[in-house]
Amino acid sequence: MTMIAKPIRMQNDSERNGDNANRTSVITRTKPKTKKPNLYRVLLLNDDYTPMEFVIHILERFFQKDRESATRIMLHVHNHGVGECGIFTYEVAETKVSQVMDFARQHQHPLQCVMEKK
Ligand code: TYC
Repeated sequence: MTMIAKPIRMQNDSERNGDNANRTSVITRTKPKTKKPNLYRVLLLNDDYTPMEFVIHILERFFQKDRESATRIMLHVHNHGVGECGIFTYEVAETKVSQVMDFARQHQHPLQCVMEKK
């Protein structure tokens, strides 16, 4: 029987020419890639003029709080100067701030609502 030496791998043209082409491998991801979104706190600020009932209404209407937690958050802001209404992605937080500021302005209350990165 005639034995013929078999090369393990044929060199391609570019390798024979001495460059690095065609020597990389593509690996595929097995685990699904998940990215955590940046989160933002939406805060209400205290002032001396906005009625307590109006702030409670804001928390119910724009932040889906029941009467009890809306009252608790409003009193926290009243007593401490600032309080959290919720934590949202950037676009949702921005929308909430605009909704609150527009609604307060329509009713001529000086209520301030801001967002801050967590
Ligand atoms: N300090 C206000 C008052 O005594 C009530 C108030 C609470 C205002 C929370 C703003 O974000 C606020 N009428």
